Amino acid sequence: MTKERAIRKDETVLASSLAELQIVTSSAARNLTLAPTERGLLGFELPAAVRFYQQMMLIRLVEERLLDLFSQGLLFGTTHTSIGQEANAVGVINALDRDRDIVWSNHRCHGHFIAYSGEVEGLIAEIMGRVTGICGGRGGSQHLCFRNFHSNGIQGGIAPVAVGSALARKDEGAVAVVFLGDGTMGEGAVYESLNLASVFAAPVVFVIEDNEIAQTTPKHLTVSGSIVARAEPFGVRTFAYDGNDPIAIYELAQEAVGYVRAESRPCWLYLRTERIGPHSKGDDTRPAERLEQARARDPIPPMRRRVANADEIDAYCLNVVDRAVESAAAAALARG
Ligand SMILES: Cc1ncc(C[n+]2csc(CCOP(=O)(O)OP(=O)(O)O)c2C)c(N)n1
Repeated sequence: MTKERAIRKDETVLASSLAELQIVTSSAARNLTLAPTERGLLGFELPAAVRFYQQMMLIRLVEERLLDLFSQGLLFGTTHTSIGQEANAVGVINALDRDRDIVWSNHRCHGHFIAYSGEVEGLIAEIMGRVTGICGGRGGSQHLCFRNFHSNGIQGGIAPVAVGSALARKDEGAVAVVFLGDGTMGEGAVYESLNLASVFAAPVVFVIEDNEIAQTTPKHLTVSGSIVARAEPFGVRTFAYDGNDPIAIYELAQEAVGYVRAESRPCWLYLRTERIGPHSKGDDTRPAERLEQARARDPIPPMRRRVANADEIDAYCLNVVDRAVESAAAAALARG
């Protein structure tokens, strides 16, 4: 197994100390154009572990609330939550330069979006079909467009767009990131994108969130061979991680993004993860035993144990979500 293809496990990555990480992240002058409220919501002033916990809790609480709103008939369209996968969103997005880099997300985009923007109120209003939503209530859950963040519900369809955007913005030192699931490995556009990204030297990070299921179809029924090894024949370097620690994911994503930016080459960032919630609403057909395995890898409890003021953060996040729902409910519905 080559160095690039080795899958990292928690034991190896956690060797770097949290203290070191805090110094690195707090000195990085990122996110300068974000508004003060967003800076507060995303906790940029906080040490890395606390910041990541706060962002993960925001994602978790927003998505739990969305499922609740859906069951009350208060959402427009569908909604795919990333409950259980929050560490990926937080680890990867925090490794980016939010002002410069471009994010292309998929149907399961809320977590990526919140970690990018902190726009909890705008997201909830969007999914409730309100004019105050980030796309005026017309994009809905899967089609978000905000600054350099875009999502699209067509599996794999956004990968060629990510490659094109990376080429277009390459001279500015921008990196494009595209999120794909294991169930999207059957889409031809993914391989065409990998091929051209390699041939044209496009700075794209292909992030694969492998939760071993596509809607109700387990991975082994539709995906052949190794997802980790898939990019190698295209001459694309691979970074891989199997675990639920956002700090480990952040460190690996920093390495991957650093490589892509410095070398102006694509990379394949494989993350083995777990979907704890349903595919979209109440549609989870997995056996109880498999769900139990997924819950055992929930990234939030271990982070909770590492953060001294977790109760305080939970209360803050809950308040943010409550206020966002109230304000969305008070806004007018989008027309047309
Ligand atoms: C081209 C296309 N085919 C089918 C769908 C319907 N669909 C939406 S999500 C999904 C499963 C995606 O699985 P995966 O890529 O593993 O991502 P996950 O849902 O697990 O995050 C399917 C089949 C779609 N959106 N686009």
